[in-house]
Amino acid sequence: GRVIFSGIQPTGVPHLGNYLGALSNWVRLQKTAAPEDELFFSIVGWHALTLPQDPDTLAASRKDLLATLLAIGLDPKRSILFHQDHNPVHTELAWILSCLTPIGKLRRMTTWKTRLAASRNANDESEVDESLLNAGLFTYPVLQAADILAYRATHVPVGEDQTQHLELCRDLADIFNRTSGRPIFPLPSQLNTISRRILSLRDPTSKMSKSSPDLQSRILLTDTAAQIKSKIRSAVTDSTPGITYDPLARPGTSNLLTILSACTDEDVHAVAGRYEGKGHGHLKADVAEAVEDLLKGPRTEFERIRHEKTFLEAVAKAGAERARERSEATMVCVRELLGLDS
Ligand code: AQP
Repeated sequence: GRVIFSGIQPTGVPHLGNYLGALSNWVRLQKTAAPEDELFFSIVGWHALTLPQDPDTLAASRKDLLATLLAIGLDPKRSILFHQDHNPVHTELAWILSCLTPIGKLRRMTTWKTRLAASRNANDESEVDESLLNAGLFTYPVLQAADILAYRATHVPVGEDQTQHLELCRDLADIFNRTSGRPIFPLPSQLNTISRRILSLRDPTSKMSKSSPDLQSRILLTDTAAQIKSKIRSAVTDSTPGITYDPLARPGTSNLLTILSACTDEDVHAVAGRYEGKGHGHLKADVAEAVEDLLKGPRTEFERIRHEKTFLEAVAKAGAERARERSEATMVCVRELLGLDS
């Protein structure tokens, strides 16, 4: 059977991009997986620490995210749902892997290069100053590799933005296998799920993101029908008459079409065809309705589950126990191969 692993950071209420790009795939996988497949879905709190977090907000986000995962239909009996920070094996294995990771490989990560570019010296564009960036941002992909390898995962459903990190994970698995002389880690492959990049409603040149300060730029899974309507109505589009799907020339309009086609599970070009002679107002009204139809169920379920404190704690505890048990089997081998077992 396959071992499937994926994670999400508790950096805030998930948005429509997280849902359409990642979480809905997890639910679909759970429905379509073979009985012998194992599924791990983790709330990766340690990853969230790479950026400053307010402790109370982080604590609340971790809990709400677990409630969200349950609300969208993940079943804790079928899938192992757990907090990464409840299983110390992730950091233990991350340390071991970091000792096998060439620094040059980490410097080539696009995510790191983007962080560096963002921290460019304001007075001198050519001067890239990494001295103020924390080491966690740099070694983040190693922790991600540990998340995956701790369970000897074979398949990782993540978006294209994660391809490079997964390649690093495979490299590290391969280095470990070769240096220890025992192929204990399978080389995990990217599970091709429906990959959609949902863009910011305010700036359609960047992706919809949890950390954007502009609250109008994203639709939260917890937004009410009125909030959804108002955010879609104020979405940035363009002044070209009519509706066409052209992501390069018309990113805002195309983003709305992407959202609509994702909600109704149709081909985006087919959807675009229906709106050819219509205006943005018409499209926006239909998008708002489709998003509301999609999110109504999860939202109602979230509002119910989030108050079931005992149940949520029991789910987190059981998930952590199963995750620890499964990863401990890996670590017994790893420690032995390294001479760390007695
Ligand atoms: N806009 C998006 N469109 C499609 N998929 C997206 N994902 C994130 N944004 C979009 C996917 O959601 C999964 C979980 O993401 P994450 O929690 O690891 O956070 P992230 O990728 O860094 O993006 P966020 O959610 O906007 O958070 P911040 O702002 O904190 O960085 C991933 O599979 C991701 O591809």
